[in-house]
Amino acid sequence: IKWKTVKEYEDITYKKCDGVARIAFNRPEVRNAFRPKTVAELYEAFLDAREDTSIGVVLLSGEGPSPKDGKYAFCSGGDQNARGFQGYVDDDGMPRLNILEVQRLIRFMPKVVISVVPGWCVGGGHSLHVVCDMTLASKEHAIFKQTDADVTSFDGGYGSAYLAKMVGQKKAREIFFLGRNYSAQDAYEMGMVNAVIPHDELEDTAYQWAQEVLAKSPTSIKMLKFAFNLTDDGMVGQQVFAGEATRLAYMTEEAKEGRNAFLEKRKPNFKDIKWIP
Ligand code: 1HA
Repeated sequence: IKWKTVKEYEDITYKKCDGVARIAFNRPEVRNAFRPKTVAELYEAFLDAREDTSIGVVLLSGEGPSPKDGKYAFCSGGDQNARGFQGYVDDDGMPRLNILEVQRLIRFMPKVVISVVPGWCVGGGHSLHVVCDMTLASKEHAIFKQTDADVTSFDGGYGSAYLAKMVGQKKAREIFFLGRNYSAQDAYEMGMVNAVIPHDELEDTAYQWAQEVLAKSPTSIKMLKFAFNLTDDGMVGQQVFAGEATRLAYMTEEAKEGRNAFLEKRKPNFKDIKWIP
């Protein structure tokens, strides 16, 4: 894979190759915990990937291993050193919970986001994998764990309630109430991981999955993603799906007539348009 770096960041890496964007946490010495700077960079990269019309799939991963002890991580959630009284505090002193904005970007972007989990996937990092469209995990090193109830920083949105839709209520409650470690195989059996991949093949496999998605019709993939989201996202889910329906309607003859009639200050003539059942 001939990755090209899009932009140099401090806390993440951001590359592209042949329709695929790869964004990865790059703080392996703290198990890829995110501080506000990390999240701001993440948001910018995701926004770029969303706007780039050549990109159809985004891989989200974590660089590693840690230079300290050789362990791998996807992400260990919010950096507890940056956590202040009201949120995670940046140099500007503002307390933020802006990882939720990244969650929404992943959820609502009209492209497929795959989390590629090489190691620890914990707390707010676990929630990110939950919100991604698919998850691939390292057979040897991936460990899934929810520490939210240990550190009094709970994700009551997608991280928990949506997880329950994925693995069932009993399992989701076990994950959050006990905070145990789960292997890639455990996570696969629960239905929150799509495939367990030998560590050395993880990146190549993720790229291969991305290429398979890219061979599909972009409009179909987009409409399907929004359809899968719809029932769980309430009125916003309907808004996102309906927006794309409006876009498709824009592409019809009657839409042209409606717009032209307005611009030409006349009544629209829809008489020739068929009422197809
Ligand atoms: O839930 C939310 C949110 C909800 C709503 C809205 C916004 C939210 C934003 C964030 C979050 C959260 O993410 S809450 C959950 C925060 N994360 C955690 O509680 C996980 C903390 N870390 C661990 O439990 C463990 O480190 C680990 C299971 C990931 C790995 O264990 P391991 O392999 O034994 O390594 P460990 O020695 O613990 O960690 C290696 C180094 O990384 C340590 O530093 P060192 O002693 O070498 O100086 C450790 O302190 C550091 N580290 C790991 N995770 C974090 C961290 N430093 C800061 N923050 C971390 N999250």
